[in-house]
This record gives sequence, structure tokens and C-alpha cells, in this order.
Amino acid sequence: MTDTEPIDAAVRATADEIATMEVRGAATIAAAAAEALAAQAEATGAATPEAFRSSVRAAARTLHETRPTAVSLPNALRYVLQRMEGESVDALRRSVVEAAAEFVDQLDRARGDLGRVGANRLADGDTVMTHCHSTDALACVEAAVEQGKAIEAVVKETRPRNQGHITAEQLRAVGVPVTLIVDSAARRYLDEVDHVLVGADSIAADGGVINKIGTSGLAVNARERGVPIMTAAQSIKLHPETLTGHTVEIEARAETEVIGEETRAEVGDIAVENPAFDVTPPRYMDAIVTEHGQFPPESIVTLMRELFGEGAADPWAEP
Ligand code: RI2
Repeated sequence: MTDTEPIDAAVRATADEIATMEVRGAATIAAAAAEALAAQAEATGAATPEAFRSSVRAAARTLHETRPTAVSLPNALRYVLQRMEGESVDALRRSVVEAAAEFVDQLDRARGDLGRVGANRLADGDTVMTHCHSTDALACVEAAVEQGKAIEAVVKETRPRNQGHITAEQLRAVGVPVTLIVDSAARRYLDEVDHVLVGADSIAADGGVINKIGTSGLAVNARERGVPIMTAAQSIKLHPETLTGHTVEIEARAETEVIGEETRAEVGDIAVENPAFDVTPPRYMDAIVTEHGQFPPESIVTLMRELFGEGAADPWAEP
């Protein structure tokens, strides 16, 4: 064990906020993780380059352990750690702080670029149906509104945590008329919408879209009704380990998110499961919209290879 430097309080706070979903959404988690590494770099009292590297890697491990499904988290850690370089502690510190800032800046730019691509799929007068809350998906609507298109939205509340309320609030803030529905009403409203628009936590090499639980059922229903469905996912959502056959772990969250303890006691002896995500097979998704353009899901592997080569390193591992 080479980790002698303590994990900075800011890193622990960020890890807690990600685990409890105070900080949530794949891109927001990625930005918070990168900034936490910068905080560790600024705060560490490491006296040697080796101790410095070790302390930043330990912080990365703490962040990595919080939530398993959104690949933007390990991709953010990779981005910063792979740019950690220098012969002195000062140089190393500078490289981490600069890489984290660069990463956050790229996230913002990617969201804007992706939004303009997604907006091209939306026509004046269109209504979109949303699921959960995705900053990438919202960027498409915001860009369409900026282009002068009138867009309306049918927003699924998205049990169990009701992130649809955040989507409703943010769409109203840009002037989009919103109709909020319960999840189970989605199929009934599909005839009234022109697009289904979702985000992604991870995209697999075969074009499978891992997103908030309920996405796959929505996609199957949309296909049956002939409503196009797109996922807005900037390239940090591409899961490099799936290039070598790994699958994406689906996070199982607390049973209390589904049913309170008191109600559960009243109901009696039941099992409760709370998977946070599901996988939409590529045949049910019309397009993946990224900052590099729009892809049919089956072709996303070409972008993945271009950006990641043949796989992914784990630079946070202990040497
Ligand atoms: P952006 C969210 O997961 C949703 O599944 C959403 O579609 C996805 O992250 C992407 O969000 P959670 O953190 O990166 O609410 O587009 O479990 O903001």
C-alpha cells in the first residue's frame, strides 16, 4: 500500500453526493469527479512525485466506487489521470488542475455541439416525450428553441425518484409547454408526440443504450407506434470496456426508494427490487446523437474505436 496521503474532504463530499444522487446525471457526475481530482491535487501534502500520484489515484478510486453504471465517471477519471505528468509535485499538480478544467470545458462544448445536431431532428411544432432528466437531451430541445422552433413536451415523471420534475422545470425555464404524465401513461400519449428523446448513462459497443429504467419499454412501445426515438449522448457516455466484451453493470439502488418502510410493513412480506437502469437493444433506437454527429446505434462502434482504440486502461489502479 503506497497511499499515505489522506483523501481530501472535498473528494469524500463529492463521492457522498454522487452516491446519494444529490449530484446526478451522467455528465454532471463526470464534471464533479474531475473537479474533485483537482481538489485532491490542490490539497494533498504529498512531498514526492510518487506520493502525489498515489494520492490522486486513491482519490480516483474513492470516486470510482460510488455508482457503477454511468461510464462518464471512469471516463472523466481516465481523462484527468492520463494527463497527470511532470517531474515535480508542482508540475504534477498543475497538470491535474489543468486537465480537470479542460475536461469540464469540453463537456460544456460537447453538450452545445450535440444539442445543435439533435435540434436538426426536431421540426417547428413538434412535441417530444422525455424520460428522466438528461442534460444532453435537454440541450437538443434548447437548441431547437434557440433556432426559433416551437417545441412542446410530454414529460414522464420517472419513478422512483421523479427526475421528470427536474426536466419539467428546466423545459418551462426555456418556455416549452409541458404536460407531466405518470410513467404508465406513456403508451397512451405516444400517438400525440413526434419524437421520444432520452439521454444515456452508457452506450455499449453493440449500440445498446443503457439509460434510466423504463427506457427500453418506452422504446419498444415507440417502435410499435412508429414514433422515432433518439438518445442524446456525448462521447464520454461511450463505454470502452464493452469493446472487449465486458457488460455494463446495472446499479441496484435502495429498496426504500420504491416503498417506505412503514408502508412496506403494512403490505407484508414482499421482495422489492430497484434496478436504476435498463438496456435498450439497438434495433429499438433510431439514432444516437453525439457532439460528433448522429449515428445509427449499430455504427457507434466506429466512433468508439476512433476515440478509445481497442479498450480502456484503469489508471486509478494501485501500481
Ligand atoms: P446527462 C441519468 O441517470 C439519467 O438516466 C439520464 O438519462 C442520464 O443520467 C444522463 O444524464 P441518474 O444519474 O448526462 O439520474 O445527459 O441515475 O445529464
